[in-house]
Amino acid sequence: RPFVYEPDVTTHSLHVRAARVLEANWTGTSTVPSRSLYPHQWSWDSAFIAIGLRHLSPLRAQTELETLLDAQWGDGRIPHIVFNPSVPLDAYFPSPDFWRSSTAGRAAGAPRTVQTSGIVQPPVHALAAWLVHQADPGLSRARGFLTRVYPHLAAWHRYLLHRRDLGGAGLASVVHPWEQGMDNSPCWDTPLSRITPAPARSFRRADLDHGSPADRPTDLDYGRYVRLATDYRDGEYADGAGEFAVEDPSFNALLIASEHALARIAQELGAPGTARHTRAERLTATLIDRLWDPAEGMFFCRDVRTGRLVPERGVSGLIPLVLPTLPRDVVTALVRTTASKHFGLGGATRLVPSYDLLGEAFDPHRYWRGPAWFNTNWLLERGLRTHGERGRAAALRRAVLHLADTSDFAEYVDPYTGEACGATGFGWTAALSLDLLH
Ligand code: 9WN
Repeated sequence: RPFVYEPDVTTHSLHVRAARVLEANWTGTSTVPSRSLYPHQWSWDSAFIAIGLRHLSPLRAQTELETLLDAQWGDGRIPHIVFNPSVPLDAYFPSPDFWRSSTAGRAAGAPRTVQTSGIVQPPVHALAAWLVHQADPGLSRARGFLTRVYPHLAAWHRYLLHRRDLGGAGLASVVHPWEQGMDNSPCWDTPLSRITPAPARSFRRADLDHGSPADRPTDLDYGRYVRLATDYRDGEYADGAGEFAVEDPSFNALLIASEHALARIAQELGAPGTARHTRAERLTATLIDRLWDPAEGMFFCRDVRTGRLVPERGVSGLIPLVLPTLPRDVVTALVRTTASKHFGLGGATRLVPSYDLLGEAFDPHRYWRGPAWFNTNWLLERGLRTHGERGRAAALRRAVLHLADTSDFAEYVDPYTGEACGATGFGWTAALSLDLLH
C-alpha cells in the first residue's frame, strides 16, 4: 500500500521524535552521531546535523559548526573527529592516544588544547553554513556568524584544493577510506588490497561492543584502516607520500557544492562571489573529465596510484547530481542510472543503496556495501529537485521520511526491506528528516 503522510498526525510526531533524537545527542556544544557507537563530534555528521538543527534552533546549528571549526588545524584541515575529553578512551577506537594530534600533528598546526583525529571528511561545511545562515539571517548577522566562519571555510577549501591535489588535475584526493565517509565501500577494495594490514592483535575494535559484526567492516578492513592511519600519523600528517590516494566523485562534488555556497557567503559579506562560482564550474568540468564514464552513465573513483578508474558502482558515483551546472546529458544519464537495475529507485529498492545491487560485493546489511543511508538519499533528493525531477524527488522524500520513522532514525537500512541496521537514534537521520519536513 503506498505510504500516505497525514500532516497532522504522523508528520507532527515525526518532527517531535526527530527533535528528541537531536536533543538526546546534544552535548552542549555539538551533537554526537550516536550515543553508543560514535560518542564524539564527527565532521560531516555535524554539517548534516546543522542543516536539520537550523529548523529547531538556528543558534544551536551555528554553534555546532563553530565548535567544529574551533578544532581546525593550521594547515586548514578540518579533522574528521573532535574528541570529547569526558568520554572514556576505550569508548571508541581509534582514540586520541592513537592519533596523538597535539604532538604528531604539530607541524601541520593541530590545535594544542583539543584532541582530534588527523584525517578529514567530506567538505559539506560551507553548504551547511550557508543553509544555517538562511534559516535566520537576522540572528546570523547579529552574531557575525558568516564573517567568523568564512576565513575558516576558505582555508579548508584551500587545503583540499592544494595540499590534496595528489593527482595533479585539480581534484582533491582522499588518503584513507574513512575520509570519504563510506568506509568499507567496494570501491576501496582494489586500492586497499595493496596495503599490508596491521595485525589484528595490535588494536581493539570498540565498534563491535555496540554493532553486529555482520553489519560492520571486517577485521581485515580494520587492519588496513589502522595501517594507513598509523603511517599517516608517523609521517606527521604530511600529504603526498601515502600508498592510498583516490579521487572520489562524492567527496569532490560536495567540495564543489560547498564552493558555490562559499561564493554566496562571500556575496552576502559584500565581496564578489564570481571567482568562486567560476572555479566551481571549472571544477565541475574537471570532475566530468576525470571521473565520468558516459557508457556506464555514472561517475567512478580514480585510483591515483595506478591512474585507473575503479570499475565499481558505488552511490558516490551518483552524488554529483547535486551540482547545479552539470550538463543536461550527464543529468539525464545519472537519473537513468539511479532508476536502473543497479540502484533500483522507484522499482526494487525503497531507498538508493550504497552500492550496486548486482555487484559481486553487494551485501544488503554490511555498512557501505549495500545498505541505504539517509545522507546520500537526502543529497540525491536535493539533486533531483535541483534538476527539475520533481516527481522522483517527491517520491524519494516520502520514502526517506517513512523509513526514518519506521526504523527509529536508523543509521542505515536494508535497501529492499527497510529493516533498521547499525545504531538507532542516529544524528543525521533525524536532522535530515527534519530538513525534508520543512
Ligand atoms: C569512522 C560517524 C561516522 C560517519 C561515517 C561512517 C562511520 C566511522 C566508523 O561513522 O565511520 O569515521 O567508526 O565506522 O562510515 O560516514 O561519519 O557517524
